[in-house]
Amino acid sequence: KALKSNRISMIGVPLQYGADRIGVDMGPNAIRGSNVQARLESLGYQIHDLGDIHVNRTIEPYQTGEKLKYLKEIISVNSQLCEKVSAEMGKGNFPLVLGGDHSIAIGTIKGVLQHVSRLGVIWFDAHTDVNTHETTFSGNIHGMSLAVALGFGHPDLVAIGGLEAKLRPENVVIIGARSIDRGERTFLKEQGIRVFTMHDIDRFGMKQVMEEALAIVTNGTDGVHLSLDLDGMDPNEAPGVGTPVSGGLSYRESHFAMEMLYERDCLVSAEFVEVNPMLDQNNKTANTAVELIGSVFGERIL
Ligand code: HAR
Ligand code: MN
Ligand code: MN
Ligand code: MN
Repeated sequence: KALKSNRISMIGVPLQYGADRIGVDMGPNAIRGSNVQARLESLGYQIHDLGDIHVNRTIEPYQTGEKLKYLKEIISVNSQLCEKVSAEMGKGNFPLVLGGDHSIAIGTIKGVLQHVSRLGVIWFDAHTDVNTHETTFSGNIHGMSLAVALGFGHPDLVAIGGLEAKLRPENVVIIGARSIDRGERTFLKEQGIRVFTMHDIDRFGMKQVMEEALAIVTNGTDGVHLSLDLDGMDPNEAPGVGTPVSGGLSYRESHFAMEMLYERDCLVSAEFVEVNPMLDQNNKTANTAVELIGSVFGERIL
């Protein structure tokens, strides 16, 4: 009842090119294997699993020193994703996107923006993903997706879903950050994006952080998108990620944050990304993702 729609459309995006690391392409099936559908059905939702977006497996390797690795394939996948997300929202369905590396946030957010032009975003992540081809050290596009959604970066990425489809920096919050590149620091300051680092969570607690975050993303918006990178969690809880960083969110903090999100009744779409079963221990990270998905859709202890 606390979501705009009782019908959830699940979309898998087995993309790994944005992270340049094998295994994250198996994320969607690992999450499916953790029984996400049954879990959501038991909460009273109708789930339609649309399967996976097509990812071309036979492409040219990138050149040494490339600042936008696998750009062409990433544009193709995100354009398809944008259209699919938009189509589902047009039918009144709630898009639940399963990654895949975090570059897929470009397609998801651009698709949602076709229907909710004033969109708030909660970005759970150890990183801030606001690099561009001009600031990146790695050339990995999963470190650029939030910048693209704000309208910055390679023109062909920014153009996905149309140039008007972009977020406003005052409606974006990042939660859990603890690894920020030099160029990203400058960008975040220039744009005035609110970042709740692990330091802030230690100091103020998740309750206060989420209250402030929710106030920002709902202020003047018509809906909120959740983009949850599993590496925002501590590597002890979510070891199956490509770029783990120590000192992350605990299981309880993230669970509680998801419960607060449900209570606030503002979500129009969500994505769970960067689950890499090849680096995982007994599918722990996919299981954690499904725990968080349960909470975000209204699961309660009692
Ligand atoms: N900031 C680094 C880069 O741009 C690391 C990117 C982080 N990887 C992710 N995204 N999983 O959050 O290369
Ligand atoms: Mn990320
Ligand atoms: Mn990350
Ligand atoms: Mn739970």
